[in-house]
Amino acid sequence: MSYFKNIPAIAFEGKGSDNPLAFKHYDPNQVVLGKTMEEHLRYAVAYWHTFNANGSDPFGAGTMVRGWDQYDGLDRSKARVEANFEFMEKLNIPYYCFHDIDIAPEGATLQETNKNLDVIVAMLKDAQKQSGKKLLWNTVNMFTNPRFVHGAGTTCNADVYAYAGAQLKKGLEVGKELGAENYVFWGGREGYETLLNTDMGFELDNLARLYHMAIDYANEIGFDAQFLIEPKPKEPTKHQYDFDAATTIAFLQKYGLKDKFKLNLEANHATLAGHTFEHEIRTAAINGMLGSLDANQGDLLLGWDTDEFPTDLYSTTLTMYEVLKAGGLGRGGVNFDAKVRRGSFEAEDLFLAHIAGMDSFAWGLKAAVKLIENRTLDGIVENRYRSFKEGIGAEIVAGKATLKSLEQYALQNNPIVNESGRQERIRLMLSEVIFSV
Ligand code: XUL
Ligand code: CO
Repeated sequence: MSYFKNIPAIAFEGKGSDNPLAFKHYDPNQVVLGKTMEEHLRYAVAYWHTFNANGSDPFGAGTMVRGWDQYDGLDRSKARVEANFEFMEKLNIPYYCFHDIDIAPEGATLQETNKNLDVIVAMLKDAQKQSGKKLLWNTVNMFTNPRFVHGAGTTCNADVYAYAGAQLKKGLEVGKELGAENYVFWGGREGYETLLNTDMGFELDNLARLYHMAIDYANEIGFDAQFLIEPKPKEPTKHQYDFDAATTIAFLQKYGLKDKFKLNLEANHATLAGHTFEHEIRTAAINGMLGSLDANQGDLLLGWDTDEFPTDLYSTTLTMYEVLKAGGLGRGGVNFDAKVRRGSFEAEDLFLAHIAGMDSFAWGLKAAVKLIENRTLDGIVENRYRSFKEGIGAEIVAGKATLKSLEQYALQNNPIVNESGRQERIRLMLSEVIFSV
């Protein structure tokens, strides 16, 4: 059964094309900096936004017109599997990502839920084998069901904690069964609203305990996926524990978890934390913690996670610049954790939105390559720090300076001369590069 009958396979037609159902920049086979675009970008479809979201918001019902909605329950889940593989095939996207409850309905009991999962996982495994498509990462949803009202790994209720552990165990088994390259932990309700009723230190200790159990169980069953934590500063709770990259790294370090984890960074989460995406990526990279990306963008006029498809070329360029400078995404990828707007309710919009995201990231990749090949930013940065290459600067870097030697130097060095950072000129140079590729 086809769910996108009127949509052809999306091909690369290049910059001159005016066909909306074609790529203008994403040419999967084009080699840049020694790898194909497909290898650099490792695109993934987010199951939940593409096959589950119905467009409802707090003010109105769903608007999305979706072929699989003619079915219910497990039948609808099966239809979504078919739709997912048709979608990936037509867009030439190699990976997908899901939460457990995206792929199969929750039953009345844990046993029933696991049985439903087994049916769909078998179907996914088959479809992966036939299509060559792969699972970039899976995760478990421990935030939607009302049992998680006070959190999962950070709940005040040990019975809920135990349920979360059982759900996580199954998630790791599912990941192994489907050969997931990564396993993601996004702390949905791992955070708090008020310290008046919260033991923050205890909750964080418990969260770390759950992660250690996950590592042990993954080792036990031979599931070798890269574990990823996805930081987010707020929403749903006021104080999410994994606020941003730096906070998450400090947590992992404190609890002896740093070697097993990397970060899955999301653009809109960075914005909510008051950071740029590139800041978060750089923070991860300089700590050896860059894992994978959730690609989207927020709306700077709104203070919540709008999960829009990424079309801001300055951001995609600087994102890919950071990724290339960090040596690539390794086992990670670019997962479109993005949803079509409520008014973009036709099935065709799912294609147009992914094309927009894929072309914007490919465009950003090409611009980033040019920035690297021309050493545009490298040259600027190197020149800016050149005072550390000789004299007192070189002594500081070599670890030879003391406060006394710095004082001796400063006493005779008068006046101090600073230079302009030239931000405005650099921004214009960046624009010129983006629009030249
Ligand atoms: C929530 C979010 C999640 C994670 C996976 O903001 O980004 O969808 O990516 O749980
Ligand atoms: Co995400």
